[in-house]
Amino acid sequence: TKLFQGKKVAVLGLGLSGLATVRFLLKQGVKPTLMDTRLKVSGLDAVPAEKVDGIYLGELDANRLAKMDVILVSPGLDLSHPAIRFAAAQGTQLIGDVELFALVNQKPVLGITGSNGKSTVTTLATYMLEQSGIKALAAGNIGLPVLDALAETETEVYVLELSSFQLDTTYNLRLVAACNLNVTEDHLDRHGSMAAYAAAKQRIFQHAALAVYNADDALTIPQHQPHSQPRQLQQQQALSLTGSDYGVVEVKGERWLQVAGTPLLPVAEMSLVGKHNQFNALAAAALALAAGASREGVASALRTYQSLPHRCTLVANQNGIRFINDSKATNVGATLAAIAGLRSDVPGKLILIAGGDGKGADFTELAAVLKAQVDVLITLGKDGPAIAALVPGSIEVADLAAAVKVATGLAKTGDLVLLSPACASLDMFKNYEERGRLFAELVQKVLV
Ligand code: UMA
Ligand code: ADP
Repeated sequence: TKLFQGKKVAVLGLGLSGLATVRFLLKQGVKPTLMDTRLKVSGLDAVPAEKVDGIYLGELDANRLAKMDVILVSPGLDLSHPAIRFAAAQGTQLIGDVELFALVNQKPVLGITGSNGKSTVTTLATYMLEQSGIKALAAGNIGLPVLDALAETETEVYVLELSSFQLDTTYNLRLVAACNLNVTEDHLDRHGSMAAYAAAKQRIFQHAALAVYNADDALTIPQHQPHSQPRQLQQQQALSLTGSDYGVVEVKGERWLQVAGTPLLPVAEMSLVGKHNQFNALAAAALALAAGASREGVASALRTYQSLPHRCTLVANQNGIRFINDSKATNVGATLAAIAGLRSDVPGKLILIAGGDGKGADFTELAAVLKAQVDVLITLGKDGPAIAALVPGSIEVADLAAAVKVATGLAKTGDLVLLSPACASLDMFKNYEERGRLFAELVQKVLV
């Protein structure tokens, strides 16, 4: 059976996942129409013009969209764009690259969503499978488009990081196990409300044989949805640091990670630090075991996993002053987790650098923690003033260079300078990686 036979197909959005979709469709013999709202997109030269049915850049033409039977929409595009809504109302089907993956993939898949911890759990579960001798590949929101992953024929298990935007356009993804780690405020500029954002994340459980959720976060508990797996066919696993099945338990005076009802290894032997990472470890273990990992493989992965950059990473330790880069903290929940995880190890002052593009978030949840746990608050960026306004005496600066300068001027032995912005970087940087790299560079410069 040929995919989309006799149908008019468009790829809307020509970024990483859009171009992967184009490559995939061309291989399948489909001749798609290409569109992007931007006037300039890179990577188009690799697309043979005669193999596609036109390339349209710039403002979207609602009538052109409505002529399509199927539009493969990129996650970066807002589905509430008037032209996209118009096409949908005319009967055009809107699906994402993950849905296309789901329609053709035959291999077992694990899925991970949540407001924070997705990349950590995705890479950790992948590593647990590898340490168990299973060829696993991490893909999706983590960076490798799922349709490029599909071309990796060696792979035995796919581990997909799924954003709320990807889930919004996914209908038929069958998962061996799915996990919703947590739902805290993020992306409200696009989802409009917490209810809509939480509902998008719930979609991960739709066709999951095992639903893994956070017992301490009600928004993650699987809800019944139309067209979902009948409940009697779905197993569920609750996770909590205080849980008895999966949790942290005391064994002979030592704290151990409890996995599937049995102690697995002492928390002190884990390479990851912080309570949030103990939770992430439980989630990764539950997923990996469901896909065939061994307990030995899971334990060995937890001992030797190397944490991803820009997530509470130590960039310098000079004169007893530590500088930690947590640029990946792009929402309030992540910054709260970083402060909670690090504060007890700071004998001196905690100097926090925060601010950027808040994506419509309400920062009031930060106020109490900033007042109680942060000694100096330095803010920058578009929503810097909104964060600065939460606590008296905060210092507003123009850019990251000024922030690092002020922070190092104030820091003394025993202090921690933490970049954990609670905001996206897009108002001042290309992405969170650029922001984190610049922070590390500025710190090195100021220290020499
Ligand atoms: N854009 C336009 N016009 C278009 C299409 C895109 O202006 O017609 C803009 C978007 O608003 C966005 C940028 O271009 O600012 C990229 O959008 P895209 O949809 O082309 O994105 P891709 O390059 O395909 O990357 C996507 C994911 N990006 C988004 O969801 C925004 C990547 O997640 C993912 O790694 C990649 O697919 C491979 O699967 C990134 C991300 O920021 C890391 N995700 C968000 C997050 O984690 O918070 C959800
Ligand atoms: P994501 O891919 O969802 O953005 P990451 O694993 O990259 O998640 O972590 C992003 C940030 O969230 C990190 O800065 C980290 O401090 C914080 N974080 C990680 N895991 C959790 C968790 N389980 N709960 C809350 N915050 C977390």
